[in-house]
Amino acid sequence: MHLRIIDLDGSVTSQPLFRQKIATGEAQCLSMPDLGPALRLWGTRQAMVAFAERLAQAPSPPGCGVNITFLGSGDFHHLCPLLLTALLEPVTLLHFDNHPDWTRFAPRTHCGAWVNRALELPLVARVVTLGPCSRDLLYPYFKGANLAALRQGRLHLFPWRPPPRRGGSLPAWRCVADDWEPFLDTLLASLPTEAVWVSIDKDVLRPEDAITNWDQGRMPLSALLVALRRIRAARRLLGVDICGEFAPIRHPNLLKRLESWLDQPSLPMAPDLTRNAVTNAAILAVFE
Ligand SMILES: [Mn+2]
Repeated sequence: MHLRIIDLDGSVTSQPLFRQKIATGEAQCLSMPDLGPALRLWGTRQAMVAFAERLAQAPSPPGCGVNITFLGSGDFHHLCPLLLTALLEPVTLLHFDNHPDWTRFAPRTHCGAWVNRALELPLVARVVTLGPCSRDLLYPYFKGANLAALRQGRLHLFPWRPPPRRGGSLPAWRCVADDWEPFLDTLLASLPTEAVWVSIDKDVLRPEDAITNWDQGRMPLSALLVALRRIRAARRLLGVDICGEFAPIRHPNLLKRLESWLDQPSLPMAPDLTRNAVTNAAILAVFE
C-alpha cells in the first residue's frame, strides 16, 4: 500500500492517525491549503490547472501495491478524475457515494458532476455507482442526471435502499442492501476490465459510521469493508481515493456560500470526529 494525503482543508492532517503516518514517512503529504478555497464545491479553471500541475510534479507513487489517496471533504470529489488521468490501462471505476454525482446542471468541475468527467476519460471503461440513497434518484431527469450514460451501459447505478420520497412513482432502481454479498460476486464477475479503481465518498455511510459535510446514506461500515475485501480479491485494484471528511464550511466566495446553505445540512462547527477516525483506520486496515 502507498498512502498519500492531499491536504486542501486540514481535515485529514488534523487526524492523529494521519499525522503520525506523515511523521514516520508511512504517508506522503501533498500540502495545498492555498488551493482549497478555489477548489472546494467546484474548481475554477485556474485552480484545476494548478492542482493538476502540482500532482504531476509530486514524486510518483511506487508501481506496486494499492495507491490510496485521501482528499479531505466530499466537496473535493471532483478531483478524482484528475487522479485517473495518470492511468495507463483501462479500468472500471467503482464509486461508493450517497449521491450519483452525475448532474449536467452544474459547472463542469463540480463535486456533483465529476462522474461525467470520469466517463469522458478514454481509459475509464465503465463507472459503477454503489450505495446512493439520496433524493437525487427521484425524478432524476429533472435534476440533470446523465441518463444517457446509463442507457449506453457506460454507467451502472445500484442504490443501497430506495431514496426517501413523498408521493410520486418510484423509479425501477435495483437496490442492493438485502443481497449485498451475492450481488457483489455477480457484479465483480461482470466487470469489463481486469483493473479497477475505487472512489469512496464516506457520505455513503450511515451517520453512526461517519460525519461529513453532506446528507448521508444508509450503508453500514461493515458492508463497505466487505466490498473492499472482495474487490481486492477478485480484481487488480490500482488505486483508491477517499473523501468525505468533515471540514468546517468557510467559503470566501458568495456563490459557494449560497450553494452550501441551500444544499448542505447544517452541522455543528466542531462535531465529534471520532467516528471518522475509526472508519478511516478500518478502511486502511483492508489494504495493510
Ligand atoms: Mn461524492
